[in-house]
Amino acid sequence: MISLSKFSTLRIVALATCLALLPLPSMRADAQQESFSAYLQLVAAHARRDGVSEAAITGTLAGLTPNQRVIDLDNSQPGSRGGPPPMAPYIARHVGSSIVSRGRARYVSMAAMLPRIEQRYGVPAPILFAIWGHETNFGSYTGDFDLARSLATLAWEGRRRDLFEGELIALMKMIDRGVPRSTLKGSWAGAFGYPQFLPSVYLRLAVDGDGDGRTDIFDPADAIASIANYFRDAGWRPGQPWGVRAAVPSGFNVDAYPTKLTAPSCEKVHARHSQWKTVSEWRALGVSPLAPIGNDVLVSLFQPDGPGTPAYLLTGNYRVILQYNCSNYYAMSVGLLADEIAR
Ligand SMILES: [Ca+2]
Repeated sequence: MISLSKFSTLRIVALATCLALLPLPSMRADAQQESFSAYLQLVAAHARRDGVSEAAITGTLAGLTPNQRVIDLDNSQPGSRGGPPPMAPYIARHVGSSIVSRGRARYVSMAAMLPRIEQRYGVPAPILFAIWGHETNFGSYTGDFDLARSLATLAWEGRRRDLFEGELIALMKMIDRGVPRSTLKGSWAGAFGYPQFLPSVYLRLAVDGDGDGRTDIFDPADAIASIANYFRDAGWRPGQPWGVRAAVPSGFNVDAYPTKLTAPSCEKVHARHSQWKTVSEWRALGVSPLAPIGNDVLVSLFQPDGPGTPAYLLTGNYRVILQYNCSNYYAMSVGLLADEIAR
């Protein structure tokens, strides 16, 4: 018995070794496809439970295969090792003269509709154009990944299954609302259109800006109105800037005023800003805003590159930009680009 058992074990080991040595791409691909197809069955059941039509389920999922490129891109996202890189080079790259002039040209070409948008949503148009410019260079690159395939791959891969499965089902609901499946292309991570909304954001906040009866965020008017709706929903306060450049006395130590709050999400981004004080309180400490801002507005001080470099007083509206994309580099360059477009 013992020898037989040993023999069996050896055979199994030998067989496993052979299998490991053999290049069997087709077998692996088959196994992968089987696991993927089984997962899509589960997604279909969840979509059905959520009231998605059979036509939209089939139209979204039929024939899908996992996209290895999406998995590779997801795995190659930079971690947060080391300290934050300097801000100034990022700003120089992202708020250069060519994007500013394109932004101004777009702004001028759509000037007729902008007062209505600003009035309705309470968000200054230059901020909307800065988002559009940053997300897709005013629509010149929106991504050509099939959104259903990207979202299904990311959900199947499993690291953030709840998030991406929810977005995949939201995509099916867009199809049920009449958005053609063939137009649903975007970034590898599932964002699409000029504002790079995820499907759930489209369902919740995209609006028909030009009143033609379709909500198409590959259309400038609809995209601008939809970004404005996003910002209003996220709590943009009309009449306040996102922030202003500030002069600080020489030798002033921003680090002496660390924040007392712990942000509920993306804590590291918020932890780089000082505690909140009114503009008057900062003035009393020798900090002077270099653009108009009310004395009673609550602001935090941010000097991203340290003593002797540009400093900014940031309002709650800066936090609204962070809700769109939680990165100080992103939010600072959106704010500064908006200022340049408005100039
Ligand atoms: Ca429209």
